[in-house]
Amino acid sequence: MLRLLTAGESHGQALVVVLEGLPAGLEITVEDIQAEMGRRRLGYGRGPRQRFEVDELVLLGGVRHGRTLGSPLAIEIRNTEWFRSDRWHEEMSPAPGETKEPLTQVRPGHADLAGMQKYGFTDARDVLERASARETAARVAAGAVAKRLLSHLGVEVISHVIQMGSARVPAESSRPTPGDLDVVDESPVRCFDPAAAEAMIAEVKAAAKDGDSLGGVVEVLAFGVPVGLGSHVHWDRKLDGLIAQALMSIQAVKGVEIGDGFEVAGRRGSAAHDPIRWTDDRYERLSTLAGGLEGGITNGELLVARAAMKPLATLNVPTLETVDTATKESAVSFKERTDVTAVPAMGVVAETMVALVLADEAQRKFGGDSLSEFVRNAEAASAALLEQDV
Ligand code: EPS
Repeated sequence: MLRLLTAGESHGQALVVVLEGLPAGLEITVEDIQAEMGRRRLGYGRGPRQRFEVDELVLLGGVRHGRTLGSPLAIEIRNTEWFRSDRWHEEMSPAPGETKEPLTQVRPGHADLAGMQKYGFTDARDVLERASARETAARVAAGAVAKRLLSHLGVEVISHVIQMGSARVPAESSRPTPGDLDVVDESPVRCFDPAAAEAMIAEVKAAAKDGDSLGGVVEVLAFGVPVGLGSHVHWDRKLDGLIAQALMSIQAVKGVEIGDGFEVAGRRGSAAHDPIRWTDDRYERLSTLAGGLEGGITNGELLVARAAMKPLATLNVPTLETVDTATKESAVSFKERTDVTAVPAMGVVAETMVALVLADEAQRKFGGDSLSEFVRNAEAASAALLEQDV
């Protein structure tokens, strides 16, 4: 229904986003998209590039007078670094006859070696330029549009960091609501619990001092999700499966959890499920262990998904043993400029991926060529829910 394509290399001229399947009439401004992209750049532990790279946006197509036309939306995000100096021109497209020194001391944990073997490259840069998390800037631009569409259904998607290194938000700590998003974004580690945030900052400082990197876990929360997105009828229509795929596709994510998935696995069944109660005119779950999804279908409760990011494979002081692919001799990996951690930024990307999946499924369920038709259909579905015999 909603198809997203991204193109572009980390140090190339630009990233390009194409989003196909949006209804006509959705209001879109460069400022809105830019604001969302600005949130992704936040976060303690980011490297120097975040300070000088500006996400310069151009709406290339699909919008007229600030509203979508129903045609593919195309956005260009200029890599301002490309225009700032000649370094990346030379690195990415050397003059005819000119060769660049290849990167051959591959980084363990990065796509370098597997990508070189797969595509037959002798220079890791041919892999890393696309494997880089710079590409998530393109996803966030598309996610801003998906969020805008969802806002017309009253759906809001936020995130917060719940673990960085070994510092973790206590289980009993309260979750942020959409009204708290500014507070989360103002935290240098995008953590809602002030004490845990302090501990996280201390961990980032310590890792930075050692030239090391840190991973962590973010929690995505979607409020106001209607009942009935996704389906139990077939494996590839289960919404939890689609969310897991979308989150797992984020660079450096190695684990995904829906609700309290891993913790619940160790409980007895009698303590592992959300009790159901009828309250006035709706069914209510008394807890959020299932993360708002049962049988791959949204149940109208808070949707909760978590993504675990491994520590970045690029270290400022490289210590991991590897092999130089040119000589086959033992080496330490090459060093690119890098972040100590990108977990706070990953939270914004994770929101984006969940929003894209929800927007896609909402369009599948409610349909509509124009925004007003989409909203009318969604309202009719929610009214019909109240009339059911269920
Ligand atoms: C990245 C390494 C860093 C990050 C980059 C992702 O880039 P550089 O090596 O050029 O400093 O800044 O992320 C972004 C540019 C971004 O916008 O998120 C990597 O290795 O994936």
